[in-house]
Amino acid sequence: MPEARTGERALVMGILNVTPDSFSDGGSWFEPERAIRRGHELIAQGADIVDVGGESSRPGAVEVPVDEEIRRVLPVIEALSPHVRVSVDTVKERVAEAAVAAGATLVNDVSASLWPVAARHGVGWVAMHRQGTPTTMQDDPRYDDVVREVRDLLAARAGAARDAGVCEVWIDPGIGFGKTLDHNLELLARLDVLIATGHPVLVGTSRKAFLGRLAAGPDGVPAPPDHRLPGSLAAATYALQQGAGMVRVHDVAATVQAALLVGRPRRDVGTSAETEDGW
Ligand code: HH2
Repeated sequence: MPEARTGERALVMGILNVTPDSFSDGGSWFEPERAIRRGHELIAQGADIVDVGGESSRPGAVEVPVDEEIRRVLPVIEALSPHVRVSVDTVKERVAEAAVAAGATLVNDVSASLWPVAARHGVGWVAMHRQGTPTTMQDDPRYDDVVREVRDLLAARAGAARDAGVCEVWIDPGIGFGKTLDHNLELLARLDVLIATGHPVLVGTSRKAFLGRLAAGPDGVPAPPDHRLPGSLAAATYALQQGAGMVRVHDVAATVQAALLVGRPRRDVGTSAETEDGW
């Protein structure tokens, strides 16, 4: 299994939704052959990890039966895992087990509850914070102190995973998962609080609705997902600048360029003797 590249820059996780209904790319890669081809594109663009998901977690998404989710992700994971590190984006234990058997080495868990699977199989685990479930999470999310509450939950789950023997534990604030625009912005602005836990931090802002709202036109209509690249890049860059170790994105090539600039150790910037031969 290829190892994710580290050292030169922060990691870029490329999103591969094998679903008919994901909020941004739903239906684009639903057939296995197209998904596998897309996975190879993400690898060519520089993805360190390809995150394969068979169930949308967007607000209002309908739950997918376990067997159907396995049917969606398995052939894609089997085909891609010899070429790149693969994570599985799931909240279901059986799907995570099947994905790991097929070659996935990271369980990306938006429910922050599957660490026992990661412990059993010696793979990594991402604990993401969410309030509620996709059906209801955007109805009226409330917190007394969103940053503290997200930090406390993630630190507790990450600690439990470590105690259970999981060696690689990422934490993720869960941008858009039971959060208002202000909650999202506060979490991004105070990423230092999550970084200070000592666990590596993953951030997923790519093409999300809050970016569409920030980029609304004069009529107040939010920018659609395929017009959110500038905000997505800015948000990823902002997260990396604050010390996030990985960003989860749809637009891999552009984000890799940002990560090469921001994620580079400062001593490497501006010390090169190479001259540029033009603009
Ligand atoms: N966001 C989505 C899905 N999985 N995993 C992590 N760790 N962090 C995130 O922010 C995150 C995630 C939602 O985005 P997407 O997969 O593009 O959409 P959908 O859930 O509609 O498939």
